[in-house]
Amino acid sequence: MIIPDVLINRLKKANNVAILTGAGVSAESGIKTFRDPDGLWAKFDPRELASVDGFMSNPQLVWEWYQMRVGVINDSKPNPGHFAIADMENMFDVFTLITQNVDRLHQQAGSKKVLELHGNIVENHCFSCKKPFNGETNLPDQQLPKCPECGGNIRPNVVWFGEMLPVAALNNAELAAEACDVFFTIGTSTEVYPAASLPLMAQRNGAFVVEVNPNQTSFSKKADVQLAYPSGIAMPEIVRILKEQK
Ligand code: BJW
Ligand code: ZN
Repeated sequence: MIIPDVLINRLKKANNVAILTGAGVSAESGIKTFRDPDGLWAKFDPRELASVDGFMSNPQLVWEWYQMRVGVINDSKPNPGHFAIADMENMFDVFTLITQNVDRLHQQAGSKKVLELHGNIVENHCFSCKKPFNGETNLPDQQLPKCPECGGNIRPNVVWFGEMLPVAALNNAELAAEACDVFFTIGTSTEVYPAASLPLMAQRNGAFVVEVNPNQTSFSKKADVQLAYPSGIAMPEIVRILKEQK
């Protein structure tokens, strides 16, 4: 695999680096992406499973789907891509990791500061009164837990279509995109907004934008460099070269 010199030179000069990750970063950990041919949306309808309307019309189905995914995530481990990204946190004066992933694998790999744009699948709250829920979630027959305060249905702390993203995480992600010297978009189809705006925002503000994705996306042609490799191969190689040369 060849990492272009232009990228390494930019990184050697960079004080401020930002990374946006998506489901593809966790693919090598055995977690399915959403929009790949064998991805989650190939079998399931996102409007039924990842929207407020979907949860309201069939909360038990949505809960079971998320419990299935929690099981897969609990059985998975960070891969070399996650570890390389965690290493990068200590290599620049300013470093921002922005993720759309809900699996917490970046944190497991050692990333200390992670902006979670779409929440996480580990925590839950009440759909009705919004209070955090820390009770038992693993009930017989995957029963949907009920809120001890108001009896409402419990849901995962993820962001569904039509819902606002966490304000602080989104604001900080936008600030990082505007201020960085190099911006990576890794393992995301750049189909879902507002996350998909971040690479363009970075580029408009003068950042050198790198896409790491074995497949073409709507952003690929706009990227300053496109590395058509899995993140678990490309990111460790970039870190290796930087450590050798810095
Ligand atoms: C590899 C690899 C390897 C494989 N290495 N790579 C502006 C314009 C148009 C629409 C909108 C807009 N603003 C808002 C919208 C509406 C909507 C939206 O974007 N719709 C589009 C689909 C058109 N956005 C929203 O509703 C957002 N809310 C919002 O904007 O609030 C304000 C508002 C409210 C009301 C009205 C208007 C505005 C919320 C979005 C929430 C997204 N939620 C989900 C589910 C989270 C919970 C869960 O996990 O179940 O988030 S959807 C799903 O998609 C998930 C992901 O985080 C997200 C992005 O997916 P990602 O990560 O890119 O995965 P894939 O599968 O798409 O791509 C994987 C990539 O990896 C592929 O390219 C592979 O090639 C690659 N890959 N192996 C590297 N080894
Ligand atoms: Zn409640």
